Amino acid sequence: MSREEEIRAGLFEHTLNGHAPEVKALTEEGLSLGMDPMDILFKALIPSLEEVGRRFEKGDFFVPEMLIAARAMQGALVILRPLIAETGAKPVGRYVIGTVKGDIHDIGKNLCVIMLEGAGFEVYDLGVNTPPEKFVAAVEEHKPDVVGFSAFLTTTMPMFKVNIEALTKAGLRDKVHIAVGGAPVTLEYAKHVGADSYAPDASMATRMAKEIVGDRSQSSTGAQALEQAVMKIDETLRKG
Ligand code: B1M
Repeated sequence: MSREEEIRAGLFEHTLNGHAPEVKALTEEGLSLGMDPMDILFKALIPSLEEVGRRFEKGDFFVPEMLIAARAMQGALVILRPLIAETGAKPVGRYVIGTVKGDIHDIGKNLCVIMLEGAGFEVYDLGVNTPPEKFVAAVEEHKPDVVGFSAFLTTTMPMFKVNIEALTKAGLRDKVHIAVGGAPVTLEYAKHVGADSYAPDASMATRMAKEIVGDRSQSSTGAQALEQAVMKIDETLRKG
């Protein structure tokens, strides 16, 4: 086994067991050896979290285990984030995003933020448990091209409709593109609640956002680098 393979395996195991210092150390070591941040993210950290979910479903893991695994992964994300987002391109558009009210999951939403920033968007991240009023205020203030709602629980998905109604009531519905996503969300559900688009993952959400703003970044060289980065993310995701 090469050192890179050992690092991937170690990251998987230590994330699964919530060993934050080891995850941080292995992430740093992987990067110092020239490993691709996307490789670390999609071939070690995300698969580990998927395994956490499987164990939770089977009843082998409980909420504390999920929480410490998530914290361990967040520690690695802090290191990877600037590397994924660093491109120096001018903003291609504005994007307001948040996890809906009642929902405190944020890893998937944070990945969307990282990739959107990496693609050149100015992102206003409203965090988790975001009430409809906060989305309305942010749309009023920042006038984004897109507002994105993340929901990770079947019980919080109905907040999409509540948020859309709040934007309609504030006279903002037709001024912004509404995107939705999150593990339990489907295209059918997105259509049903009246959203404009749905994306199954962060790279697709980014690609769609670029289409929405008309890819104003085409002319710059920074944009080409960004496009390659997003394509690479897509490729990595599709390979699993
Ligand atoms: Co929770 N949890 N959790 N959890 N948790 C899930 C989501 C669950 C599927 C686990 C399971 O049963 N297998 C289950 C939901 C079941 C359901 O509703 N169908 C669940 C449950 C039940 C719960 C609690 C209710 C448990 C309890 O208390 N009894 C509770 C709810 C708390 C609340 O929110 N009110 C809870 C709590 C937690 C923790 C706090 C412990 C922790 C969250 C920590 C954190 O996020 N900071 C946690 C975790 C870690 C998980 C799992 C294990 C991992 C989630 C994750 O980060 N996935 C999860 C099981 C799983 O998913 N395998 C689970 C990785 C992430 C990269 O994927 O989130 O899908 P994902 O994000 C993707 C896409 O969805 C997409 O892009 C992202 C990146 O590609 N995407 C968008 C996201 N937002 C988008 C927006 C877009 C477009 C695409 O456009 C705007």
